[in-house]
Amino acid sequence: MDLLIRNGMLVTETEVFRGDIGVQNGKIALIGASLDLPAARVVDAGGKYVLPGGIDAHTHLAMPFGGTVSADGYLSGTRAAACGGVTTVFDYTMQRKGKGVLETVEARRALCDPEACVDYAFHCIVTDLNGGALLDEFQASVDYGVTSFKCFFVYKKEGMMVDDATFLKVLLKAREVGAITNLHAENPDVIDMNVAQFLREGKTSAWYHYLSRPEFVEAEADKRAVHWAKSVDAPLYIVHMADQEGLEAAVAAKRAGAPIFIETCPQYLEFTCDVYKRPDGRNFVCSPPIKGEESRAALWKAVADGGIDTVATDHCPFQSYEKDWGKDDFTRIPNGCAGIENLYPYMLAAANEGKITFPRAVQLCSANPARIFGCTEKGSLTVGKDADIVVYDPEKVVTISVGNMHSDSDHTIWEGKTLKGYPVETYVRGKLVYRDGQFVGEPGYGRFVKRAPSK
Ligand code: DUC
Ligand code: ZN
Ligand code: ZN
Repeated sequence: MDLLIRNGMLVTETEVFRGDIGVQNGKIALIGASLDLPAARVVDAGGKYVLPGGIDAHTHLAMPFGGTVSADGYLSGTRAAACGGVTTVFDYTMQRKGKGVLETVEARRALCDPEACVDYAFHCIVTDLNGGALLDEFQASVDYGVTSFKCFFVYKKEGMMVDDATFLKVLLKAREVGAITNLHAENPDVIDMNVAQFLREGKTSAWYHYLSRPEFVEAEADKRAVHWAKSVDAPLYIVHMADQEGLEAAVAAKRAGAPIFIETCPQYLEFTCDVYKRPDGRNFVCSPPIKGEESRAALWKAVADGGIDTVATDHCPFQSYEKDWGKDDFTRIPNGCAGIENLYPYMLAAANEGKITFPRAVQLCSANPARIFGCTEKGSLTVGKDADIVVYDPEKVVTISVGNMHSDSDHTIWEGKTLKGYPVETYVRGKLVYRDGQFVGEPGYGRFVKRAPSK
């Protein structure tokens, strides 16, 4: 064996049991009790949990946005991922008018491939159907291994918004080729109306970012999207769900049999909109904004009871000087926060304190994203799968601070948050990439994940 991890508490999506894992050629080769085999590296995981690597299904690395580019490129973003126990990231690449899906994905892949420290996949954002020709490329995209497309209901000025007819065409074509449609749901016209009014009235602080896009603005769009997906029976993945009303509508439709999947993010589980009243409120500006306590509680309930399918980050950090562009005008704050290194530690700490179970954390952060997005080799401690493995010490206490994170962002909204329990080792396909607070991986080691269609 190349690697033997002994005596850990192995976590699957259904159970926790004591056992050993043998790894050979990057794959899980054996799982058993008291495996007594020669191995090049033997790890004693006594008193520790051993889990499948996290999958962050939502990142924006090196993303041109808000008048700049997000602060983490593929190297620093995936380095931070590794140090938070995330072994696969799904980055969003953006198709622009006149461009095709494959050329968009391949251009991004060329940037990512030499830098990626963990494995990576892409969702392709669709902004323009090129008169319909783009839809004809969806099959080729699926054959290539990119089996998810994304639409925005917002960002009109930025040329990213699609109308309902375009969204419906994407839903239908994606279903036909065995792909899934992801959606950012907020109502653009109401946001524009609110923003114009606040700016006229001189209401320019980060608090008005929240008030211009409050709960009902997201809920309308969630419900509209659910209506279309349900009506045409096409799979829909709603990203970064943040409001109670939209959540409940989506969960109800899902439980009634509609092919709907729901993602939320740690920032919506931890904070409330009150953060926008803080002096550093602009650092929390992301869209959709963080909502009120009722939404936060509803999201936790759905995280625990299965209503929510995945937790991912929407990692899209901007430096403090860029956030400061909006100190006198919230519309100039680039939208997004860092989170890629905090996802798995945060959800596992929730398990460690008994808020959810460890298998549930594995479902949300690994098994479900792997299943929903067709990563057949990932998301589970099973013989034959990729040896993407995290060793987690339930006793290790870490207080998050910008100085002990591995992103290039110069601040973190998680500053000062103490977690009991923390990853101590991360393996990607059997290779150690993180150990005890240090990145020990290699840029360029990460591989493109070719995904399977859903039919
Ligand atoms: N929201 C953000 O906050 N950042 C990136 C894109 C998005 O939809
Ligand atoms: Zn979004
Ligand atoms: Zn996003």
